[in-house]
Amino acid sequence: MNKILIANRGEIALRIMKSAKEMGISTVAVYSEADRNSPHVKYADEAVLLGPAPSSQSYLLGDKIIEFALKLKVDGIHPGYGFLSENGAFAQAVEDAGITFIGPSADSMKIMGDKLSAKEAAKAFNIPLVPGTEGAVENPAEAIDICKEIGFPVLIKASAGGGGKGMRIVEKEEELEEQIHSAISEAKSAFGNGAVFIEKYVASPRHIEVQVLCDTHGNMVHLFERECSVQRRHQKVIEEAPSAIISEQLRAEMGAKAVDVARACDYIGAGTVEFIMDEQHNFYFMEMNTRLQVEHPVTEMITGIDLVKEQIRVARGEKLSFSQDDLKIQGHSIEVRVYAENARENFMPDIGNLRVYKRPHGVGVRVDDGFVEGMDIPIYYDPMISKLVTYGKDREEARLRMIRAIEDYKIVGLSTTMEFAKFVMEHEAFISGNFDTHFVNKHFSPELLDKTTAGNEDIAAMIVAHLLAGNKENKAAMPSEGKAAKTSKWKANRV
Ligand code: MV4
Repeated sequence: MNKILIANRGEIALRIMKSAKEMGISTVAVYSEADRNSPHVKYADEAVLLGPAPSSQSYLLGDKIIEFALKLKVDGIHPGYGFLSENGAFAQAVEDAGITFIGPSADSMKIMGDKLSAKEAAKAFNIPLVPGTEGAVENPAEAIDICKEIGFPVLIKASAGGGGKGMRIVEKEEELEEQIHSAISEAKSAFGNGAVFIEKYVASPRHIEVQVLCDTHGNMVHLFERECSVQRRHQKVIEEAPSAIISEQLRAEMGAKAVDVARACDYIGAGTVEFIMDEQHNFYFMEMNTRLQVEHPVTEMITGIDLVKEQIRVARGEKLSFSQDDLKIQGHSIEVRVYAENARENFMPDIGNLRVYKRPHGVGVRVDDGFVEGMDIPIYYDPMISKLVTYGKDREEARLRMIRAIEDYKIVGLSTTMEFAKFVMEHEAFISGNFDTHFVNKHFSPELLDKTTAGNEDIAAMIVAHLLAGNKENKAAMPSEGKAAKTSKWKANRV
């Protein structure tokens, strides 16, 4: 493999190119009109314009991307996350064009892309599943007996949904029939597939996911877990590895089950098996993400493995160079997703210009980003500015380092979720590890930010320094300036 095309943008495109470069592989970037000046375009050896800013006219144009790849004699295509990364038809079209898709087969994606077929595949391998209906629920009468048996509340889920889309909680029997009907019709219109199923509702789950890696020779390993319980509306905000609450024994059990899920769909490459865990530490398989995930860096930090390089090696047909026994957790890593959002205003997206953008540095600090100072954050894509990752010998060192890194990170021109992240880092529930997926609703309100915020003097000083340094712009932006430009046009891209 001498040349790969990265069918993505921003931080993940750059992340992939860096590993390719270290492997002596040349890179082709694709970009939209909104991303002409983006670092991922400059960093690549070659770059091709796909079209106008909207993803539907650029990053989602699979055929056009394959056309360019053929013209430029590309050997492999890496899809990153989001966009075409879990599109089985795209993966197949890439392979049909004689190009290697750096990811799993279209068949694996198809099995795991549908929650019911994923559960069915997992069941054959004795993976723990939340008690519920088997197969799609068509008539409410048959569902009612099962729901009485498992007990209310129950959760109706759309098979074609995922990441929380198309879910509804049903508290009592009387509401079941109506809710099933409306869930089916909603699933039909939202996903073009009306298949729904029912599970017992796990009231206070933790989100634990296991990284797996599989080669084409039948070797399958897990790279331990990540915990992503701090989320808001199914958008992850903070991730860490390992989980603060998992014992060695439980880790080995979950890892083995995750590998079995991979086996159940003949998985190849890097993938993530998502579980929820209840208060008694029972864990249940939820879904498998058949791509490299946003939060993969925390796994890289604690294992020393470069996951992108491993993906490329597997795609080249090489054997994994390590076995399960070679893998050890070393230290602890935390990732904060820095979004251009205003936590004081219900996390409204906040567009604007990165007037001041100074990254933190130092031991145990990693920043994966795709912007530089002076750039606008485009409205067309995910509002994530960067991923701030810290590493420490233990959780406490990683946590204190994160607080330091957040304080050292200077972003002026738009609101970010960093002060919210600092609030989480300093919260007793996070420190003690006693939290679940309801963390934000349970513990956060905007008023609480003012107690922990260091003060605006720092920011004012930054602006003055910036102006003195020769910035011709005479309207220095306070962090709240972007408020005027807030928009609802962001395309949600939850990954
Ligand atoms: C659940 C659940 C409670 N009980 N299933 C949401 C996303 C999808 N991957 C699974 N999800 C859930 N499934 C049962 N039977 C609660 C959630 C859930 C959740 C899971 C992980 C992380 C954050 C979450 C936020 C709300 C609900």
